[in-house]
Amino acid sequence: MKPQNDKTGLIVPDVARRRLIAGLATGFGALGASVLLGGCDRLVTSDAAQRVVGSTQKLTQAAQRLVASRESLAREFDASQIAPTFRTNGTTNPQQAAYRRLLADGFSDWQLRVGGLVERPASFSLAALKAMPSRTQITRHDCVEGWSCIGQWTGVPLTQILDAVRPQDAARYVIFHCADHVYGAATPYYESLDMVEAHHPQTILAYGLNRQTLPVANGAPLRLRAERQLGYKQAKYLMQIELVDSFASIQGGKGGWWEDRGYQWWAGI
Ligand SMILES: Nc1nc2c(c(=O)[nH]1)N[C@H]1C(S)=C(S)[C@@H](COP(=O)(O)O)O[C@H]1N2
Ligand SMILES: [Mo]
Repeated sequence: MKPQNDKTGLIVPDVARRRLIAGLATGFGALGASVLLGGCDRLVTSDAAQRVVGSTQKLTQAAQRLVASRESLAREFDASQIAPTFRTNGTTNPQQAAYRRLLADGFSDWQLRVGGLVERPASFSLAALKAMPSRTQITRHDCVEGWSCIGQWTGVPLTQILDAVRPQDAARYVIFHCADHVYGAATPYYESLDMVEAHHPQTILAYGLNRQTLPVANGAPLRLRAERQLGYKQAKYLMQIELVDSFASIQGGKGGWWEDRGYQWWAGI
């Protein structure tokens, strides 16, 4: 994928951007419809994908929060609908030296650091996370580049981590800092959720995919699954979680790597 400088001087993968625009164009006229033949599919003509580069973010978020309760669940699927191979996208094999070292040791030295606006900052080893109560869910991942894929994810509900570190009243967003610099960018991938999505029962930190250890290509050792949100929200290669009251001081200030390059922050499906 050939990166290209955009107006802001940021590196944007040209192919990804063209695919997004093509995906959006083919989606019109089929609002909310999706072709689902099982497993991974070309598609996704969801209205969410069409909204990503639109200007209706605030309205959409408010409307979705009105009709869908804080707890309403994303659809879960049957085991027979799981794709044989879960598709990969973005970074699939981080080259950063720190990540290579952790991978070489089977992530035995890896720790998830959790801090920012919390009463009790803490670090969690992979073993500690795996010892906590887990949730397994079979869901469909929708990427705005025009594909979807059904997979079974196992991990720790983010709520449990937040309960352990005790967010301060001022905390409004949870930032997910990743190990990889996608498409050779100068800064690592990152994403964010608000507190409602962070506490949602289907928001988990996943270490398992289809009953196996999460593969490197899909974000080992730990990735976010926030099932009411589009693919770019599902941060892989998690290193650190930070609670903040605003995005202003984080990278481009828009709450995510793709958001800093024009995607909408609200990515509710
Ligand atoms: N750290 C990191 N997380 C990421 C990305 C990435 O490049 N780096 N790409 C995002 C996008 S656009 C998608 S569609 C999904 C792809 O996840 P997959 O490789 O498991 O399919 O990861 C998301 N999370
Ligand atoms: Mo994506």
